[in-house]
Amino acid sequence: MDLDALDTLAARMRSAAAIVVLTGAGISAESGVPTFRGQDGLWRRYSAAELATPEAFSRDPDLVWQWYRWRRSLIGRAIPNPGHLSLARLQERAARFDLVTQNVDGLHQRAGSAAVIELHGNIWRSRCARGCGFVLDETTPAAGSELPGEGGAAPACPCGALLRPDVVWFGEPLDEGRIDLAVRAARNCDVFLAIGTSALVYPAAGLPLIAAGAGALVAEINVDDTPLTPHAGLVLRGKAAEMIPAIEARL
Ligand code: BV8
Ligand code: ZN
Repeated sequence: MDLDALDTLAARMRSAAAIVVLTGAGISAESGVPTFRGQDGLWRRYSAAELATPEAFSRDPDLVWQWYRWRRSLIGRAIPNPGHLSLARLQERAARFDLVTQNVDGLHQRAGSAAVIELHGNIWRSRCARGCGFVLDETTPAAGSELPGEGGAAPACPCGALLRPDVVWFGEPLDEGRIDLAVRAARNCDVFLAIGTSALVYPAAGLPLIAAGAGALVAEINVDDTPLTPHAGLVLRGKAAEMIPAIEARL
């Protein structure tokens, strides 16, 4: 663990008026939720083109639902790890602290984080595929209901159309409000932490670059190099569940 980098980052966070954190699948890895591109990556067994696109859904909605129900069953058994919990405590202490996530697993909220900006939606919500406005939120499965199995056909909306997971697929635009909030926060922060993201998926991956362009210190917490690494002012090589508490201990 690079103690100098930790001390430097903690010092800058202590004097920061505004902190932004962007998380990716890597922060949930230690909760047992597979990442998208790691060696155990979700995409390894399935290609993103196959499953996380509107074309895949219109071609085979049942297959897409099987994948999402499988992921819900994994996430339903996962618990927030020390990285999630430490971020929730940091939010309490900082003057201004915006948590932006690419994850759809809802673990930040379960760890106690508030006002989480979920750029890519949330796996526990479904919405009408035709756009009638119906939304089903299963964040807290009804007591006694067993976790969704992997089988079963795509669920139907009361209007008769299909329901789809309320997530953003490749080729789909992000919710204007959410991405605008995140861009505004990135433009106006002193410290930007990019945690557990491969920095490949846009527009999320553009946020740390916006922050750097606006003069913020960008720190990357990751077990590997990413395309962001050369642009980061500080690189903390290590696991999020260890690194974030180590930073918190220095604040
Ligand atoms: C859009 C929701 C336009 C669904 C997801 C070329 C250039 C630029 C852009 C594009 C391009 N070609 C295509 C595009 C657009 C595309 C894109 O960026 N593609 C990439 C692949 C090139 N983007 C889009 O399509 C976006 N929409 O651009 O719309 C538009 C505008 C108007 C009108 C129409 C269209 C939508 C993107 C959203 C896609 N949805 N998820 C679901 O989850 O099922 S993205 C998916 O990838 C997940 O959300 C995931 O979070 C996200 C990013 O991945 P990461 O979170 O970074 O996870 P990953 O596994 O990749 O990396 C994990 C990292 O953690 C690794 O670095 C690893 O080292 C590290 N790690 C592992 N363990 C740990 C750790 N770090 C710390 N501690 C550990 N223990
Ligand atoms: Zn409907």
